[in-house]
Amino acid sequence: MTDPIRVAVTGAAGNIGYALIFRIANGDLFGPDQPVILQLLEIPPAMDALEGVAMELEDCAFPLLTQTVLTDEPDVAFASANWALLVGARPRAAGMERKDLLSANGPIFVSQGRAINDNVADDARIVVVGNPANTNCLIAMRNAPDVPAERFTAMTRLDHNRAQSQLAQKTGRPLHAVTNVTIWGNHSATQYPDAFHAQIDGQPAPAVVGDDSWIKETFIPTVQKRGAEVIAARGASSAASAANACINHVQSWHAGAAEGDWVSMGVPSTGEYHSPTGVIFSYPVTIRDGVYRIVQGLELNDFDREKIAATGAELLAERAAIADSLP
Ligand code: NAX
Repeated sequence: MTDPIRVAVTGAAGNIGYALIFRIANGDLFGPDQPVILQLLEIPPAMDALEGVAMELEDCAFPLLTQTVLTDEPDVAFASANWALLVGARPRAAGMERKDLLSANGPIFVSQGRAINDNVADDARIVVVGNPANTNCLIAMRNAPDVPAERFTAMTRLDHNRAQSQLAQKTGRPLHAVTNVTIWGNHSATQYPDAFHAQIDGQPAPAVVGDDSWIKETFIPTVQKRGAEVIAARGASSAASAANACINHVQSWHAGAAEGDWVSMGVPSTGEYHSPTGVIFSYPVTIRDGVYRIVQGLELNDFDREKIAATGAELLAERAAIADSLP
């Protein structure tokens, strides 16, 4: 049997953690022949709950799960980790504004960034799910100077999947017929879910949809606000779909994206498509041999540019709000 892959998961006793780690243990990330070790990080008050989750993992008798580490110390959680899935974060409390959320999360991602820097395996790849995901990712990346910056990504795959699903439903086509969907920018309500460069059955999506005003006035806000809609209906935020998107993100990065298609990932920005530099910005990416590349050469119109500028401006404002967490 091959050596196990070490997967660190933070916030492992939380809602997304509960929907995520059983799938990892089941082999959903790397396939049915690849053993895994789970290295689960929580904060001290949640360690009892984490013990309970670990009991359930044992009770599943997953053949691929060779070891489970439970800890409240980041240095232990990230030791020799090949993948680090940063799910845990300070949730938004009543009356908290986005800027308060940003500053509450700053210290968490400073200390986790440092622990990643000092402990992970040479090939480590990092996925940030905990909100505000893009800016938390930036903080972790900047505090891990010895890990190549391109190994740090923020998850916008849930938004991507939501967009793909909305287009499939609208046109009555199967999901696999909908390709080349993009989420640009921030995982927040300013994100730009782009159907204009998408395809349905290999044709431009706008032509198949046949209704640009639906794309602009229904599709875009539906995807942007879907998280809030789930909270309103369920009384709790997206958990199974977020865990599934995290699985998809890792699967794509590990095994590659489908030929001719692309996926959305928040990655370190170097200014492509007039996005701001020095933030974590979601782009369309292709992936081969574990390396992602931002799709080049898409033509943007004024509408696209305006949307990309708006979400870029929000990311710059977020970066300014946590400037003291960036060395
Ligand atoms: P929960 O509050 O259920 O779980 C979070 C867990 O993280 C808790 O168990 C908590 O003890 C733990 N935690 C807090 N600080 C920690 C630290 N410093 N180290 C380790 N663990 C820590 O939230 P859940 O519903 O699981 O959501 C987790 C995060 O994902 C939230 O920030 C949430 O906003 C974010 N989301 C991101 C999404 C995305 O698409 N990028 C979508 C879903 C979700 O909203």
